[in-house]
Order: sequence, then C-alpha cells, then structure tokens
Amino acid sequence: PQTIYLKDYRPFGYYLDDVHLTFRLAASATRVVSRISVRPNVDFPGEFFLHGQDVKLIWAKIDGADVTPVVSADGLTCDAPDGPFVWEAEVEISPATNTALEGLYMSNGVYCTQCEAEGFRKITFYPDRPDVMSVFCVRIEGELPVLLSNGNPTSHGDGWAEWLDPWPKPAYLFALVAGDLVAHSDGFTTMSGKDVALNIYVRPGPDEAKCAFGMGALKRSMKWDEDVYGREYDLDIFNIVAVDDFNMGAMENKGLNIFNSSCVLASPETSTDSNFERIEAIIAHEYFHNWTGNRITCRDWFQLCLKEGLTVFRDQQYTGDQGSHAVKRIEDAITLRSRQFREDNGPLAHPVRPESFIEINNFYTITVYEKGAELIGMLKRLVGDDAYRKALDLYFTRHDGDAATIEDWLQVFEDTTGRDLTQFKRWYSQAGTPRVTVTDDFKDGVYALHFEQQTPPTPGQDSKSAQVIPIAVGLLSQDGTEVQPTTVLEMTATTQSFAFNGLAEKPVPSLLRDFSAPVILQRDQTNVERAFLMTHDTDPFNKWDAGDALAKDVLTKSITENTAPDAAYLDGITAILRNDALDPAFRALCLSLPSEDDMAKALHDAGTVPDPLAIHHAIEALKLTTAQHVQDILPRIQADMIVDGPYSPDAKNAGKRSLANSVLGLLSRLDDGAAAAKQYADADNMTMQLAGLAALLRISKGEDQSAAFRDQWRADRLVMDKWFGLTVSLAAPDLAADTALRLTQEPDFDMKNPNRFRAVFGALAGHSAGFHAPSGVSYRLLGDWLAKLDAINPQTTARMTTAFETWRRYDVGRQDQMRDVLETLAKTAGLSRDTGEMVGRMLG
Ligand code: DPP
Ligand code: ZN
Repeated sequence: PQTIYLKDYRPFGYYLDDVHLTFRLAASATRVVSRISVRPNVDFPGEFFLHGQDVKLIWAKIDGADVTPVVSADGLTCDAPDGPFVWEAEVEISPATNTALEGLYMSNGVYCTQCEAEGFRKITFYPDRPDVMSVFCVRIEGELPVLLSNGNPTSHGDGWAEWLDPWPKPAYLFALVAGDLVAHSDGFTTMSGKDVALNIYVRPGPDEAKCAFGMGALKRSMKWDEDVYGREYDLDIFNIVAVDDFNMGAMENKGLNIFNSSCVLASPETSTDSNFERIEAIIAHEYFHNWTGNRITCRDWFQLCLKEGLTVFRDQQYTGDQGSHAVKRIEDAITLRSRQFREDNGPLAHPVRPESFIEINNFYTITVYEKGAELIGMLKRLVGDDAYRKALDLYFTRHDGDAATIEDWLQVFEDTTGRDLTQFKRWYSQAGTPRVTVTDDFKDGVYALHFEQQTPPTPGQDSKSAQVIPIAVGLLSQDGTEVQPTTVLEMTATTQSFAFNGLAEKPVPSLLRDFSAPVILQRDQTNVERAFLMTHDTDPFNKWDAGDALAKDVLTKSITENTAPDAAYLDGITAILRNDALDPAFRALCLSLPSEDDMAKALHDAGTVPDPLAIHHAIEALKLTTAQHVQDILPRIQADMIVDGPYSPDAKNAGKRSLANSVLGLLSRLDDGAAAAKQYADADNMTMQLAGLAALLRISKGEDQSAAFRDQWRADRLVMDKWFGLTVSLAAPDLAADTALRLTQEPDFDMKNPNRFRAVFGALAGHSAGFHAPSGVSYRLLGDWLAKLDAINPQTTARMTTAFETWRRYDVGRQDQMRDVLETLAKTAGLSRDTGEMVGRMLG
C-alpha cells in the first residue's frame, strides 16, 4: 500500500464549477449519473484523474461525446480538453452489499451515506479530496417517502426530490438519505431573524419518542454558537437522521447530519445521564462543524485537527456552559490522560498534524481530536479571551469558503496578537507527551520554581525541541490560604525558573491548574502535601488531581509493597465526601478511582511490569476499605442525593445521581447488594436502573436482575448494547473471554452492527484484568473476531486493534501472546489496508 505525505501536497489540476448528481435508487444496483462543469486550473495544470472505488462505469462523456477513460482499482483518467468542459458519467453501485458502511449503504432498509474521509469515491468517479469544492445539485429518484440531501429542497414529486446546496463544499460533506422515515420537527429563528426548519428523522415506531431531547440540544447549540462565536446558521433547513449502523458517532454533512442512533436518540427510561450528556455534546459538535469544518474546511486530510481540534474545543466550552466547567475539565483531562497519553506513549503515537498516512481513517484519533482541542485551549490561555475571540472573528472572515491549513489558523492569531507562534507550532508537529520535572526552593522571601521539559522519542521522531508550555500556577500558605492567585507561567526553554517575591514562608505550590497543558508533571510530592491540596486548593482540577495522585500512590504501594492504604487518602476522601459545599458531581469524581489501565500505565512508567490481575484486586480492596471507612456517612449522603420530581438530565440532577450511585457502589460492598437490588427494583429511569444492576454485577450478584433486564429491553437495540457491554465488563476476570464468546452466540448478536460488535468486544478490550488473562484466551478471541470483521468492515476493525497498542508494557509471556495475535492478523489473507497499517505500526 502507498504512503501519502503532507510534503507532497499539490492542488488539483481543475476547478469544478457545479456538480449535478442524479440517483436512481435500487438496493443492489443504484445508478448515479453525474454532470460536472470542469475548468482547468492554469496555475497548477495536472491530469484529469477522478477517484473511484467499487463503482462500475456504465458510460462517460466529455462535452456530450462518448469517451473511454482508463479505469484502475482506485479511479480513472481521461484525456481532457485544454479549456472548460462538461464531464458526464453514469455508474452502478450496490448499497445493499456495502457492509463497510462507507459511501452509499443501507441500514435497516434506509439508504444513507458516509463520505468522510474518502467515501464519496465509492459513490461515483470524482476528485475526492477536501480542497475541491463545488455547488451540488442533487436529484433522488426512488419510491420512498423521504428523500433527503444537502442544502435546501428545491422541488419534489411522486418518487423524486431535488436539493440544491448553495454553499460550495468538498465531496466528503455530501449526504443522501432515503427511506421510510418520520420527522420530529421544530424550528429556530436565527439572530438575524431567519426561520430555519429543524427535523430529526427516525424510523417509524419507538424511536419517535426519543427525539425531543436531541431537538432541544440542537436549538441550544444554534443559540450558543450565535451568542459565543457570532455564528449564524446559513440554510433554510437543518436535518438530522438517526441510523443504526454507523462507524463513527455522527457526521456533519452540510445541512444533513447523519448520526449513529446511539448519539442522538434518548429517553429517561432508556438513556443514562452520561448518554444525555454525550448526546448533547455530539449534537453540538456536529452543528458547530457548520462553521468550523464546512464553511471553512481542510485543504488536505493532514489538516484534520484544524476542524476537529477546534470543534471539540468548542463543544467542550459548550458543555461547560451547560453545567459545570470544573467537572467538564476534569472529565476531559481524565479522558486525555488515560487514552491520549496511552496513544502518545506507544507505537501508534503521531503528531496532532500527522505527516504521512496509508489510510486516513486510521487518523481519526484521540490525538487529533482531544489533544488537538488542548492546543486550542493553550492558545486561548496564552493570548487571553478577548484576543482569542478577535482571532476567531478574523479566521471566519478571512477564510470563509476556504480549504485552509494549520498555517492559516496560526496566522490569524499572529496577525491579531502580534505574537510569534513559530515555537507553538511544534505542538502540531511533535508527537509524544512532554514530561515537565519540577523542583522548588525558598530563600529570603523568594520562592522559585524550576522546570525542565523533555519529550521521549516517538516512532519516526527521535529527538524533540522545547515546546511552549503554559503552566497555570497558584500558591497556598501553610495554613491553606491562597497567597498567589492563578498566574500563567510561559515556559519556552528546556529548563526555566520562575520566582515569586515577598513571601513570608515557603508556600505550597498548586501547579498546572485547570490542566493548563497536556503534559505529565513530575514532582516529588508527599501524601501529606497531596492531602493538603485536596483540602485547600481553590482550583477544582488540582483539588481533584491531588486526590487522584494520592489514590495512585496508595494503589501502587499496595501492589508493589502490599502496604495498607495511607490514612491521608482515606481521611481526604472522607472530608470531600462530607463537604456539602462541594458540587455532588465533583465529589463523585473524587470518589472514583483510577482505572485499571491507568494503573497499568502508572506502574509501567514507574519501571514496574504491571500485573493486571493484581491491579484489579488492589482496586477492589481499596474500594472495600474506603467503603468501611466512610460507612457511617453513606446513608446520609444517599438520602441527601435523592432527586425529587420527574426525571431531568440537567447537570444538577445528574450530579446528584452520580454521587448517589458512587455511594451505592461503596454500599453494595458492605450490604451484600441489598441497596443495589432495591434501587434496581424501584428505578424509574435508566441511570438508576443500570447503576443498580452494575453495582450487583460488580459484586458477582444480580443474575436475576440481569436476566430480567434483558427480557425487559429485548426490543430496544440501544439498551441491549448496554446489556451486552455491561455483561462483559463486569464479568469476573477469568470469565471475561467466555462471557464475550457466549454473547456472540446470542440471537441478538450481529457483528455487522458496529455498536453491537463494540459493545461486546470493546468491553472485553476495556476489561483490563479479563483481557490480559494469563492464558491469552482473550487476546486470541479478539484477534479471531477482528480477522472476521475485517472482511466486513475494515474501518471499525482497524480502530479496535488498538486494544493491543500497549502490548510492550507487559511481561514476556503476555507480550509473546499479543505479538502472536498481531502477527497472525498481519498474515490474514486479504487483510484490509486499514487494519494492515495499524497492525504494522504496532509491530513496527
Ligand atoms: N463525524 C466525525 C466528527 O464529527 C468526523 N467529522 O468528528
Ligand atoms: Zn468532528
């Protein structure tokens, strides 16, 4: 397979002035006729090459005369006139047999599309690259009640409809949906007084009752983007469609967002508080793409973070505004430090803007998305809120309608602030997580902090240069009062010191407040100091982080030295738990322990080979000890956290339920599951029902409830995904593989449905102690199923191979077994380019 390089970028040799597409829908033989006005790009002449994959050419014409292009496996070339011309072609494709879920495919009888990144080439021959933008006019012919495409509807009749999207767009934003669907409709009046029709389309039936929350989230997002970024919607209609078979969460196609049903459909009975929060964030994310992604798109796929990093940052701001910024920041940091740091410190590490790829779908990663968002956050912290807003305004006016680059993005910040961002740009090109080592001293009223940064080598990058690191710092006096409010230190050199004058005594530093940079802070710190920060820090992130560090220390010592938990931890947690002035959602986060995978990483970083089973037992033991320690206050907290009145997913109520369910988790270790069983029986919403079931399964009880749950929800796909997932994640470690295998034999298991496949095998991969069972049975089971899935759906398969990315962390026996599985996968006949690239990099 061919490697594509950023440095080889060259514009396309032609402009497309308009694109007309006619679809004659038929499940296994859809015909697509294209008519495109083409004009040579005199500045960059090149061959007339159109991408095409799995499309059968029926005929082609240039200016009305038949032509015979040279067709290959990835496209066609054709002799073209020197001046403007009209290209026409008819192709045949088969949506019904398209199980890869890229291009035009069918999901439960509904025609739908997924074109990002390079799916449009599976629909027709076309220059399928984001810098080729054009106005699309689409006619759909098919005997189906709903026929949708991008833009505004222009006309329709019996069995046909036409759509015109006036905004030039790249092919990856094309969408078509056709089927027996019903709309949940509403409207929004924009800031300049334009009325926009809003619809969420679902299949007739129970899904109709699950649209209201998503619609509210859409309207809140539209308003927020006007208020906070001054961005107004730009079409007469905005459609969302829910489909059951989808590789990603959702897709921002212009005016026609297509969603994985799990990321839009919600009801109190079937969705948890975290489902609601995630749905709200994803609806916002896709909507925000209308400006950051669609109106301004990417020049090439190496610039993916230009739209994704920025749009994730925007959806994070939005979620913070809907509830608590502190809680959102902690949640985001947990995700980043567990998943992105894991990627950044393993064989799949790559820069936020990669420089080469074989299959671009493999770069829709946590690094591009979440680390990409961190870079925006750092930029904003460095330039300040007002300058950030000015820079964004300039970005929107200067680049509207462009296919832009990271250079364009940084230039608007340089132009508005006068800052030189040359060094900042290294964040986009250097992979790996910087380690920042800190020491301090105090003399004559001067407190000095000394920092040293160092980024370990990553694949293809042996040495790194110093990066700009904004380090937000506050200082506390020994009695716990803040003597230096948050200030941002700008670290630019490899080693750098900062001094604070006029202090009466040596202060306690609170470093990297609000997680101001995606780095690993290394500092000798006692548990007494951690407990002090847990109690006194005014920065909620660091308050939480001190507890997290303390918990990691307690767990590490219990695993490596068999030491009982430090009283500092137990007392600190108790104080947080009983402090009613603290947000319940925050308290719940403080109660949650590091994940098993996080502990494996922590031990590995400290030079110990992690034993996943020992980690599992240590975490379970600490939960029990904690439960015993706080036993007396649990009933009071439980009573305080009761939410009266009808269910609402708002942050306040969700926070109370979150703490109530953390408490339930502790309680169930003391009362043999009595409270959990009661909660399960009494629950009138999914958050409480599922938490009751989970608490029971975690203590190896709840068999009856699990069976009842399955019977109750058999007809609801999304709830059944939860059941499949929970059954595997909470199986005893030695039963995880057997449980996953047994579930694949359930009549409801369908490997072609990515949600269901992920529910079972994503849960197995996420069950650290079960996945790493010493016999290697889980590795082999997952390997076998990935090989099977690859023939059906390469994209989802490739993504799930990341279960093996940490293989070098473990002991030789486990390493050998994991490497064997990867090597067997690599040798699979007909392995996809997607999976081949991932496996190759992990073995590399
Ligand atoms: N659907 C994906 C996202 O919105 C890819 N654009 O992030
Ligand atoms: Zn996105």
